[in-house]
Amino acid sequence: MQPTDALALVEYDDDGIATAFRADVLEGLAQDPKAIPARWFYDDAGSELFEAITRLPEYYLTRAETSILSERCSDFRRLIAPGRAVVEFGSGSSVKTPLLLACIEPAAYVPLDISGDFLRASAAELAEKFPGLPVHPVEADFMKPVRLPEAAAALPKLGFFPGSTIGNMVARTAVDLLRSMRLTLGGDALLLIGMDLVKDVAELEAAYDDAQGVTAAFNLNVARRINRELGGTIPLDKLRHVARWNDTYARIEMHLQALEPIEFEVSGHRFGLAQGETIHTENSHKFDRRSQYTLLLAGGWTPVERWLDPDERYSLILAEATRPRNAP
Ligand code: AVJ
Repeated sequence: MQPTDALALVEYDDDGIATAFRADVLEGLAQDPKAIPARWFYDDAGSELFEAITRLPEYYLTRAETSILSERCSDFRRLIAPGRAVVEFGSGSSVKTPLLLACIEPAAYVPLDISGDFLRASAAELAEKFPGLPVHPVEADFMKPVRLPEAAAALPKLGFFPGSTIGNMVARTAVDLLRSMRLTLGGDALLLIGMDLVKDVAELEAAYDDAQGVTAAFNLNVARRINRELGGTIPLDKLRHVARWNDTYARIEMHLQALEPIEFEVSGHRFGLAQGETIHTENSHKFDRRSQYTLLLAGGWTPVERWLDPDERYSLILAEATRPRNAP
């Protein structure tokens, strides 16, 4: 696809990201049903809206995970020996990451993120909180194996992947990521991963369609971003936010649904939505113990311990890289 004039007016930190965004959007809108990968939610406005989501009364995930991290420190200390390099997949949360690091006496901290600016800012903040802990941020797409800085490569690793972000992936992609993580982290690694649980449908749908409309704004923001960065003409006022439980796949789906027939352009390409047609913008898979273990085992990780929050809405799992052995 060739860049258009409208696009040339936009300044990007990273040309590669702009190109990948355009390719994903044009490809996704040409599909039937239409879909845009959820990772494009997180521009500056989208990241701020997600922060606001984590404080909503309906969005229990962040509070539940934080409560496990703060309550289970003695378990983590027992199961995770000091001296590991903690490799975090994603830039790191200013609340969750310190809870873990304060607990386990790590020898280094390596945050991985595709967005360099956000990564460096949160790494600097973390380094200030833990003077003496070597921090080595790496700007990389963690969906593929990542070569770690030498100082960290020599240490045994603990991968940290909180937030149930694994739930944004369909099983095939989630397994690819878990296998990549195993290559990144090594055969003696541990992985601490957050996964949200299947529960009452009304509770799940409320978590993704809050009364204040913050999640709706978060969903619509991806269309606003397309208009701004890709010369789009999507009529935002003709789209509505939809969050619905898909019981077959055990996931909350977010869609943008056309209130009436609409036509628009993106990067000089024309698209249309019939009335009621949707653009699928996110999957958020929910798990039970068996589906979690199946996914982890398929990705090369053997579960060691599993914790729930007091309301049993969310789980954190510690797994170890599966050792190659014969099995029946
Ligand atoms: C950051 C991917 C875990 O799926 O719950 C929140 C993103 N989407 N509300 C999730 C999200 C709508 C969130 N994750």
